[in-house]
Amino acid sequence: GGEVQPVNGGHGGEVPEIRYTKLFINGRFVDAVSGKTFETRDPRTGDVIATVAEGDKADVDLAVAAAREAFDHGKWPRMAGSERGRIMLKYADLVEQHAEELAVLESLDAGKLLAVVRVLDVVSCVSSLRYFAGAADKIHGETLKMSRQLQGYTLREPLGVAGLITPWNFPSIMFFSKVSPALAAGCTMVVKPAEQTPLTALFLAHLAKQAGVPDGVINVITGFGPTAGAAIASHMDVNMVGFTGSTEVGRLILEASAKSNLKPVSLELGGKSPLIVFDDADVDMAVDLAVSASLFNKGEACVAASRIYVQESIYDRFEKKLGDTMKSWIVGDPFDPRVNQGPQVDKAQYERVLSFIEHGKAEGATVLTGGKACGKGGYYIEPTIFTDVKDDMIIAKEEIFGPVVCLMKFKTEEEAIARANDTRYGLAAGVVTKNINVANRMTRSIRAGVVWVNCYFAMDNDCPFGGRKMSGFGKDLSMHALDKFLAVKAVVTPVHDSPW
Ligand code: TXE
Repeated sequence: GGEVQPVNGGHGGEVPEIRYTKLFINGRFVDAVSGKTFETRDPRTGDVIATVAEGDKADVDLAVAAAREAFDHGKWPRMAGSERGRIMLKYADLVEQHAEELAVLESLDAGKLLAVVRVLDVVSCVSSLRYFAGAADKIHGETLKMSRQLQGYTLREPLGVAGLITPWNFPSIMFFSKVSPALAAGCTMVVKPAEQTPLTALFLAHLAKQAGVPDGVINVITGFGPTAGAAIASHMDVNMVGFTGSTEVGRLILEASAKSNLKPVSLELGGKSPLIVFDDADVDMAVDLAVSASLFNKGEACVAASRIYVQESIYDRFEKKLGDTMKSWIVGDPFDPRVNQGPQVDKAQYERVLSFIEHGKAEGATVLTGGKACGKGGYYIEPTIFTDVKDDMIIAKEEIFGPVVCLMKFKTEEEAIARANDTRYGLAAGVVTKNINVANRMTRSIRAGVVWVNCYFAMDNDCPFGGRKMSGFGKDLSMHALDKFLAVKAVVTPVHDSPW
């Protein structure tokens, strides 16, 4: 592995025409008030792909005003849920019709494998819209018998203006993981995509308008976190914030809410997820699972299995097989269909991952494979597997968010549970075993938002997703995600002279 391969087959990886580079406010593409712009770069080379409007507080104010108006006086929250659903289905069809353009933009901006983006990211966007389109006319309350003198019911009403701040690892999936349920609920919104990957959100805003989503319902402010992002989080007229990103910034969002209008916040943050392989596992299957669980999307996944614990009697076989598998792993141009791993998203992430690798070496862990950058130019890193890792090493504790895995040995089930839970995070976990009793005890004992048994990355629209502990709170996907955008109102009337 480790060689950067030439482009071959499929899309050639050339930069397409970039059509949308301005802020999207009230249904129009506009320059930033300041006139400022920033560059988004191709992680294969570091070259500039496009210059994009740099929104900050002044632009967020305009976008929130547009969203406020669309909520307080516009059609979207007032139309029948079925009508919102119909527009969302049209939006889904448009995304599907523009799948290839979306996939190329996404791969280019984020360094993601085009072949995977085509079949996973774009497909998930379409299915997210369709899932929540189906939910839009099924938002029901409860009827309450209460006492003899009173009866009531509940209304589930859209919360208002949502602020949606998203990361760069799955830009389009993250866009819809927040936008789809917000639309279904009848909210209006201001989306701030990550500064590393602003292009697809703007393209998706254009498609929303074409589908008939009214002006002001979806606004997109491209720009940086401490300016545009912070202005959303602290805005007095934003009624909730949905955030995916680092634990550090999650804390800032919560603080901004506390210091402004106490808006509810949902936080999908970092992780240090364990994959635990018991000695009854099929070693070949477990190695394949470990590879995809840890290296999928170049390790830039919040649920990445970055701690792999293997039971001692199969450990040596597992380690050898994992090392061998890595020999055929190809790091290179994400537009090349033979490639397994593209470049890290930007220079800052690339340097951050390399510094974790240096920490691992300095702390005395052994490099089984990889351990350095590769390629000529661009942000490529060899898939790096560390052995001889101690639980208190930095590489075993901190989220690295790159192709770096800690491989560790365990003896007993109790030990595996204790070590799996010995982390500030609680996002995901995987267990590999054929023994249903082991699986059941493990799934009950692990403190995480999802536990995958004999699989990993198994996600779907109807499966709630989101962590606990310092991985945050609140769910994306499923009806739980819809609930975040709804307020429950109780309505009570007296009942006179009821005998019951
Ligand atoms: O994240 P940030 P960064 C983790 C991962 C990664 C690390 C740093 O470990 O290495 O975070 O990545 C916006 N107010 N994850 O620095 O800054 C920012 O503009 C409001 C895990 O890129 O959290 C972007 O839109 N918003 C993760 C978004 O927050 C602010 C995905 C995420 O960026 C802000 C990404 C502020 N003060 C990184 N500062 C996951 N859970 O999947 C930044 N932002």
